Amino acid sequence: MPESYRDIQPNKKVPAIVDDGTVVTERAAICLYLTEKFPEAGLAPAVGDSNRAAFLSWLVYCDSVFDPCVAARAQGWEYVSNDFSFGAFDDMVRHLEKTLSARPYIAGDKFTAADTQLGSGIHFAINILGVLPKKQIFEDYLGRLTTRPAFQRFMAKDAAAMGGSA
Ligand SMILES: N[C@@H](CCC(=O)N[C@@H](CS)C(=O)NCC(=O)O)C(=O)O
Repeated sequence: MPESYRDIQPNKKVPAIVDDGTVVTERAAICLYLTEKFPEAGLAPAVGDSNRAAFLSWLVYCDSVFDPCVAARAQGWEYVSNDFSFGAFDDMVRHLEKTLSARPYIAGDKFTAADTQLGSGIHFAINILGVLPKKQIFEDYLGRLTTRPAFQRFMAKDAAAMGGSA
């Protein structure tokens, strides 16, 4: 990634989008930006919908709690929950399990943009980092996400972009 990319993303992280000259960074902000720009896609409960609070909470939780808990565990850090805003790994796993045992998607009965963030995070934490337990409840959740036609279309586009085939 060239140094000049810092003008778009100061920490040289992906993703970042430029929409009509407007830069948007941070995964949660990009999700919100896109759900607001394309409301017809139906990827976020509307303002006033009873699932809106869960959607917002989980969208932010992915980056502010799930991700740092997983990274700390992958690095083998020992720490006290009170010392860090993201708290304890085991509390995070319990929260995930409790929520996913109550509903098919993280913010309710419908797939939302929060599932794109949590799903990719759970997949990475289980299958790449090996720090999240391979529990059936997580496998079932990933199964619901990866069998969606939109996910299949994304994978085909990704493979084509990488020069392979679907
Ligand atoms: N706070 C950023 C973090 C994004 C992030 O962790 N990006 C990773 C890939 S998922 C990355 O760019 N890694 C490459 C690197 O750090 O050099 C966000 O939420 O968008």
